[in-house]
Amino acid sequence: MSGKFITLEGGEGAGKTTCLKHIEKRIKEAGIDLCVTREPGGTRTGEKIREILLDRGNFDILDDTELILMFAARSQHLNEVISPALVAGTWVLCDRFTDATYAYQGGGRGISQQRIADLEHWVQKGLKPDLTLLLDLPVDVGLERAGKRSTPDRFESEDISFMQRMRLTYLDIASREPERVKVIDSSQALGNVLSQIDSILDDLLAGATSE
Ligand code: Z5A
Repeated sequence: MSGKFITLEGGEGAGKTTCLKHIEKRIKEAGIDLCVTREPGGTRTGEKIREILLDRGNFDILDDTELILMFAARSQHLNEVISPALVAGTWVLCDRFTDATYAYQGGGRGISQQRIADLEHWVQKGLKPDLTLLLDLPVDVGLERAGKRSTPDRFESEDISFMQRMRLTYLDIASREPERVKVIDSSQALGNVLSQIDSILDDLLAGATSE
């Protein structure tokens, strides 16, 4: 038996935190065992790596160092949390995963997609999410929303062109993998965003309970 692996992605101010709680509630209400986790992080070691990655004081981290740290945290996360849960039949809901690496380190920083794909192959050994919900919205709308929050971290401090490249990379992945990646228009009012998510979850949960 194998659980479903669901990931949530999006740019600045997309509303991931808000939507994640809704998705968690829906899945648990369906009586399904669920593990909610995040990247970078999700393990003791991964959370320490996250602190390094997000700390604005670490302004001198090289792009390749950043990339390798993302996959170091991911390797720990997969082995310690994600894979064991899936094998046990537990569903996993993960706040960001490897699509974020293609979007931020690939699109944003300009690291080649091939270099990321090589690390993905090594660390994930073919494992990919069953479903990815991409919360998409124009960069300026997202920044306006996120601006109402506290001090920005190292990624939130990037300029608008970085954010635009990141968004385009996410949309490019979605256009290449439409079965896995579902694009949600998160520029709409929260109720509409949650309705879009619900219609996708309805199908997924109907399939799961009839299995
Ligand atoms: N990163 C990376 O570079 N490479 C990788 O491989 C991975 C990650 C895995 C940490 O991620 C950073 O790691 C991330 C990329 C990098 N940096 N950035 N940026 P994170 O996921 O922990 O951080 P985050 O992107 O800041 O996520 P977040 O906290 O979930 O923020 P959010 O998506 O902006 O969501 P929010 O807090 O729910 O919403 C923002 C505000 O908008 C808030 O006030 C809401 O009330 C409001 N909101 C939400 N929805 C709506 C709607 N529909 N209408 C109006 N207002 C709304």
